[in-house]
Amino acid sequence: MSDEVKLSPVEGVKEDSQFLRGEIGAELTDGNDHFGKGSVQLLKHHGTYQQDNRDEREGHAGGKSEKSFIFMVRTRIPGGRLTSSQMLAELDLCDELANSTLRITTRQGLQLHGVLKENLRETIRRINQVQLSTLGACGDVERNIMCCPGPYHGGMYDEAQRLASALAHHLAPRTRAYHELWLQDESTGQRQLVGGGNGSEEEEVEPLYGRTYLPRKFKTAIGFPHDNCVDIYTNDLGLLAIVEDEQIVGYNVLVGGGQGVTPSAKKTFPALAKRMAFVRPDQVIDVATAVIQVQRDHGNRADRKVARLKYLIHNWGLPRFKEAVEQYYGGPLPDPHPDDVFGFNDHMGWEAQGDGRWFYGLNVENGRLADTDQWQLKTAVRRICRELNPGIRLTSHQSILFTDLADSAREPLQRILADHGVRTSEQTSAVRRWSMACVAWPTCGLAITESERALPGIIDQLEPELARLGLSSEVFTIRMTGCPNGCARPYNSDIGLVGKAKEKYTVLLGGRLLGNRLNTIYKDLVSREELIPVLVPLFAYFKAERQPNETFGDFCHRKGNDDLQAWSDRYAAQMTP
Ligand code: SRM
Ligand code: SF4
Repeated sequence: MSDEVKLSPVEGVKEDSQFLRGEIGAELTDGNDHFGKGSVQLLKHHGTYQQDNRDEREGHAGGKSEKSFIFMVRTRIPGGRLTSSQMLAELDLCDELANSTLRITTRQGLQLHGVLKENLRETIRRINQVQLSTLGACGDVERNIMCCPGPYHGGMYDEAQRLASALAHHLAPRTRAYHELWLQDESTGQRQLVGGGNGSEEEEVEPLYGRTYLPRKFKTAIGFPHDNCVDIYTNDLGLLAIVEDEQIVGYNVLVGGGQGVTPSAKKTFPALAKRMAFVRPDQVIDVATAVIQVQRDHGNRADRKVARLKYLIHNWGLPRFKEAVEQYYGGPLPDPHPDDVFGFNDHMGWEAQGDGRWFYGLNVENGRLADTDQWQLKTAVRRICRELNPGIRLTSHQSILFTDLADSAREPLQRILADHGVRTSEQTSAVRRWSMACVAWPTCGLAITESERALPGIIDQLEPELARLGLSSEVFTIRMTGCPNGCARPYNSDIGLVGKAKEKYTVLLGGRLLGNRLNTIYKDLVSREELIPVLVPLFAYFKAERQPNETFGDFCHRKGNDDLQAWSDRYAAQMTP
């Protein structure tokens, strides 16, 4: 980019930060309950966000609106794979230093909410003590690398997971700042055994990122054509494994997916990734690196609203982008293999792994592990980890797999769930199982509407309506977000409910579970109370006129919004006495 372009202020913060240090060290011990603006930007790269509990903003002394600062701490977990002891450590942390809940994210990570500044170092240190890391969980770097969590015995699943780990390692920031700030013993200066980052004394360099890291966040996922559970088309970089005779023979490289939109800025849009090339397994890390290098050097550093890779590809066109990747990589790349996504498995319920052991996929509503009046999900997960010591895999649908279980462990696991009143995957309706909501209120500073706290009630209302229409077993995705940023990936779902204005949602229709089609706006500014009346006529129409095996999203896509609206109007007229 030319020198005259005014860079975004965040670029200056990164440039002056000496590899993500800035004033964080000094501010950590300044006695305040919050950090200054520059540090807030830098802290994201360390995996933490400064927030406040928005429920509690009002009503402070003198009626003044005031913030009590708290921190979200995100652990990045490549492929969502961790051990029972790591899970237990996170559960302990949520009870001891956070708000007593733990959240599985839409990218197979874990989040703590409500950590106080004075406990931030202890929290991050303890996460690292169990060989996990928060470095690069947020910020302008490669984010948590998603990978199909299926724990099936056999080469291809393990190979995909190995690639996720290798890529995560290769693309992790190298700055020593993370160790200095969070992990170094202050009195002795001794380094600790840790899960991520560079603890070495060698000269500090960021060979991939340089001083200013990337223009924006960058997301990668590894999936399979028969199982696109990672929603590959929504990522900046998708690596779709091409499988022959159960062996991965290479990857289709998909580039430029992304969901975030700012409705008032017409230059922003959600985009599906584009199929760019086919690469052999031995090329994949170098080609992924080349894609990131092109974005690093040519992505927009002036305007963060259009800084994601999707905008560079939109501006350049795919052929020019591919040429640039080939130059950085150092050789031509063949066109993509014809294979594409055709299946989706959320891995819920009991399944044999193929090695004599079993896994159980437990649907976790909106990813929140908590004990409530209704059930003690957090306690149940804790007991399963302690008593049965399974492997753990988190899914990109905010759920959890307990893996590597002997046949004899199946009954005890079911008993633990029952003892704590946990709704099993088998007891969960299809509509709930396939729904997701982002965090939104009260912790997300960008939330316009409720999401995680609103969706369960909406599903409660939808369940009997679907049962009445005989549609209870239909599989379709409902994804809700509290703002248009798209954290629960609403723009390629069958039904997207996106917070747009105070207590008002945009309803989008016509995406699909496979994730390779964007939906379109059906109705804007729909209040929470109107959502069910807006959706029910559409299900009635679907029931009446669907084609054999047609899904709800495909039906809406085929009919188009005008036709759907006309039907709804007629339906409403008929219902009016
Ligand atoms: Fe997200 C920002 C939560 C997945 C697009 N996201 C945020 C922040 C950090 C709000 C902020 O910037 O102040 C949210 C913190 C809320 C809280 O209180 O915890 C937040 N995003 C989440 C999580 C926890 C949602 C969830 O319910 O699980 C997900 C964490 C994933 C992880 O472990 O890394 C999460 N965010 C996503 C996804 C889905 C995905 O990646 O598959 C997207 C859409 C895909 C994409 O990136 O295009 C997403 N988040 C955004 C955006 C819009 C980015 C854009 O290009 O416009 C923002 C806002 C921003 O970056 O400016 C954002
Ligand atoms: Fe917050 Fe919006 Fe993301 Fe929901 S979609 S977590 S409201 S940024």
